[in-house]
Amino acid sequence: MAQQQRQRGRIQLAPENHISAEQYAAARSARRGFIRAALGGAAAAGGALLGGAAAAQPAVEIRPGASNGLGAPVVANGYGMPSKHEASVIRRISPGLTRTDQSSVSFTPLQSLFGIITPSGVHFERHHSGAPEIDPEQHRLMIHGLVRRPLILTMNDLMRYPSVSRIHFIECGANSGMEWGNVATPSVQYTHGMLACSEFTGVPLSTVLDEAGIDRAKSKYILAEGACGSHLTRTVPIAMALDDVLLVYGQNGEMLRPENGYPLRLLVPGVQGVSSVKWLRRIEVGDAPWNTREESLHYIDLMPDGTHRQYTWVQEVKSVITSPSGGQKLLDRGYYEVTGLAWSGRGRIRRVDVSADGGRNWRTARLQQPVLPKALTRFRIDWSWDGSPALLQSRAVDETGHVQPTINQLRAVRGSRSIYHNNKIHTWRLAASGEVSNVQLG
Ligand SMILES: Nc1nc2c(c(=O)[nH]1)N[C@H]1C(S)=C(S)[C@@H](COP(=O)(O)O)O[C@H]1N2
Ligand SMILES: [Mo]
Repeated sequence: MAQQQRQRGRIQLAPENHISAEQYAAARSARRGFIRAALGGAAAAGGALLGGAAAAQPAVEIRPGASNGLGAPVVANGYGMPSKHEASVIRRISPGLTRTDQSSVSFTPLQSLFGIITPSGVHFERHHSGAPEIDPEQHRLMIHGLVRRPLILTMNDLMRYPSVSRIHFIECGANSGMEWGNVATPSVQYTHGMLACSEFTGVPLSTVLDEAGIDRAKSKYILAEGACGSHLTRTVPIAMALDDVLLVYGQNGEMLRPENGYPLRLLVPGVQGVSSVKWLRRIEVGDAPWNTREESLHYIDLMPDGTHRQYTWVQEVKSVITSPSGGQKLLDRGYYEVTGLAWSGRGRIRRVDVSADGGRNWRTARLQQPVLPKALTRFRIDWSWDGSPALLQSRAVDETGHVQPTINQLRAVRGSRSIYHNNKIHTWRLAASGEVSNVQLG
């Protein structure tokens, strides 16, 4: 019976997942469509999925996709790639947000991912001037300013320090930025895809600052600078710098990908992505914020009274349902696992509630363990769709008690002219046709 309930309804991918219906059907039949095949029309008609017919002709006997011949040879001396049937699981760019090929962003396909780790090949990319090609042998990190011993470190020097590995999200401050203006971007890839979560490996910045002899009494901020053409620079408060900030060279068990900062990036956990400076080449210790271009012209929020809010580091508590999500179509009534991601720049996720009626009634979702601080948390909840229209929402609470706001609560404080830091409760509208679209509810 339990197994019967868990047989999921079918979801058709969003149209921009450029894969034909035939390809999709073939990919599915290789996985769990075989039960349907075993039962013929009974399952399609919405009948019992694992009833007597299955017992009479066990699906396992059919051995779908089994081969008696030789398969593909081992990937000899090569880097493994995903199955060709997964060709729709790719980063995508949004023409509206791309100024040039280099000053651009590509979004993570959140609708297609499981668990909490983002595979490195689909980790979103945000570059201000393209990804530089850097030879790790040539790369140097300079540490200077309010330190007794300025340092110039090679990658070999850095990799000799005691290392740590931690799982953290990176979210661009502009993630969900279109939602301020009520622009209904079609899919979760575009509404929330400037978000990724990896296991990062590197050296605590505090280790290297101590080695440089940081003046702890006078130091208030650090400035981090990247080796890309934009020389991106960001100010980080010293309390953060000495707490959990990392000098990162590893991502998901291997060296950083070029587009994510190879061979060295800063990681400022829980803070808007721009502070996690890629291709890191310089850290200066100082006693005042620098007010660089990326913190005075950009990454500021226009408030209702006309002033600009500056230095908004923390990414506040947020969540989104990734399945079902915008652009998809539910093909069956019955059981669905509603699942999504929650995160907070302030620490751990305490609870995620899910509503199917636009926020009138809420049920608490299961959280995938372990729930880690400043990391994505996967939530899941069982749901049965009766075929009527629904408004699907998730609302996260973090361990500090912060609750994800509605868009109206957010607008009451922030107005509607911001770009950054939109952590509102997101709504997916499910029509009786099974089509899922992006709507804004107050
Ligand atoms: N040197 C440098 N660092 C950078 C950027 C950049 O353009 N140059 N982009 C920043 C922005 S705005 C974000 S959101 C994150 C994105 O990290 P990712 O490309 O690894 O996803 O990197 C940040 N670090
Ligand atoms: Mo960003």
